[in-house]
Amino acid sequence: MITLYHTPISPNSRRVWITLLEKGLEFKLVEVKLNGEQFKPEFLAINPFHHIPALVDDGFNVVESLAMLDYLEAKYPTPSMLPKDAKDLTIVRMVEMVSVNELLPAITPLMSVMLDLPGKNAEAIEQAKTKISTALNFFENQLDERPYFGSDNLTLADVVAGSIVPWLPKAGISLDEYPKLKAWCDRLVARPAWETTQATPEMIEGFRTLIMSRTA
Ligand SMILES: N[C@@H](CCC(=O)N[C@@H](CS)C(=O)NCC(=O)O)C(=O)O
Repeated sequence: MITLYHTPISPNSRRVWITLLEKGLEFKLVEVKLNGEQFKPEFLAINPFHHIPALVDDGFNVVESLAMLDYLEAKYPTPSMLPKDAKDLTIVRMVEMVSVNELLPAITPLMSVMLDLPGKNAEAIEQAKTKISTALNFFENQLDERPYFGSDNLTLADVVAGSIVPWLPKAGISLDEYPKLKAWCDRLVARPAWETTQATPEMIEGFRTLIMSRTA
């Protein structure tokens, strides 16, 4: 039995949740509230770094969401979510890494816009927008006539980038300048796995309250 310990609004969690759904696997979801539940001994026994997500499959503990995706792909290879061709596989890996190493950190200053928090830092927001546009241009250039990154079928790159990019318009970043990426984004959010894992207004409000309590 697979168990995913997660926080629904987190893009790190959501990429694993979407992969489980896209692979049609049976799994149990356990929510870990980031108000301190992540420090409980039972959870630290699974992830000593106190981060969600964490995945347990038949007693095998996995930390780090990208390692979870690789584990799921290797253990449950159908449907395949990684291309075999060298260039296509590399496109998938590049998009995954740029998503977590460039795009996601750049978004942090925009949280204040997305969640309408007080104390917005205009300079940090402008710098974030420049970094984000570099990542979005990169993604636009990686897409070709195929519907997904490096593939005719959904890949792990789509799941990783696709857990972040659909948030950008909520932060005032339009995708209109990136026509292939915009069409890709529309295609993804219409998939049942994206619809199922979409953050509800209650989740967004809960997250806002958590951030406000930390900055108070
Ligand atoms: N590199 C990790 C990052 C996980 C991560 O940063 N999780 C955050 C939530 S998005 C978390 O659990 N924060 C609570 C904490 O560290 O105490 C992954 O991809 O799994």
